[in-house]
Amino acid sequence: MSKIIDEIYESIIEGDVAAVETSVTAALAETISPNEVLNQGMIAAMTEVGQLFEEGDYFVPEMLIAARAMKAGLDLLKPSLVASGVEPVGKVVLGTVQGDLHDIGKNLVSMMLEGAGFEVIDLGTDVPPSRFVEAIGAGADIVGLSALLTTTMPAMASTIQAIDRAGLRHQVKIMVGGAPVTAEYANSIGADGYSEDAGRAASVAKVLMG
Ligand code: B1M
Repeated sequence: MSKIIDEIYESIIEGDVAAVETSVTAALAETISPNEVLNQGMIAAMTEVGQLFEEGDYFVPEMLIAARAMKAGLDLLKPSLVASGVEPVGKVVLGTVQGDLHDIGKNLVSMMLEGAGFEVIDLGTDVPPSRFVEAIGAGADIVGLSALLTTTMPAMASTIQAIDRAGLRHQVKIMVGGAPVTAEYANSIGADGYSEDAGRAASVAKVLMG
């Protein structure tokens, strides 16, 4: 790995926004390919952050800080990525289900997915099934549903049913998560994937993409 890619990698893991911005700008000025900056520097760093979180070495604040640094770097990199035609790994439509206003975990999942190279269409919170259906109609590989309340978990099931009724179920994989959600519940409502945290959500999404 080149020194500058190394710096990007380290500064994301440390959550140092200014250092990420400096090193991404320097990498682009040195004509290092945006693809290399993204994959060897940024995505590799967020994969490491996800592992540190899964192993209990990082907690939510560290992950949020790293994700913020990743986002700052991504903002600088995006124009070059678009210009060089780097394709996202897949497109995820993500939202917190109807009736639920919690979005901290969902935002973290969004950042980890972006960190893993996915394009994320974030529909926000309190998203009705019809809005998910509409967004899938515009193109998606994966739908991510988040719920933090036991009372809004059934909205995950009704969203999946609405996607089914709209004839779109075969087009997308559906993953669910949120503090009260379990793998058993995910299975019982016909979801394709479940993740208990944001770090694993990115790995599950990659598996769902095949
Ligand atoms: Co609310 N709230 N809240 N709340 N709130 C909880 C969830 C609660 C457990 C608190 C408690 O009673 N101990 C409880 C739910 C009880 C239950 O249903 N069993 C509760 C309640 C009751 C309520 C209200 C009803 C309170 C009231 O008004 N009487 C109300 C409901 C409003 C509504 O949604 N309609 C309410 C409101 C709020 C605030 C608005 C004040 C605020 C939300 C602010 C916001 O999100 N912008 C809030 C907060 C902050 C919490 C707690 C304290 C923290 C939630 C959080 O952000 N956790 C929470 C108690 C707690 O969890 N300790 C609580 C940190 C976050 C990183 O974790 O969201 O679990 P989490 O996300 C994780 C994983 O779950 C997973 O990855 C994330 C990162 O690792 N994950 C996914 C999440 N989504 C995923 C999707 C995936 C995959 C993984 O794939 C798609």
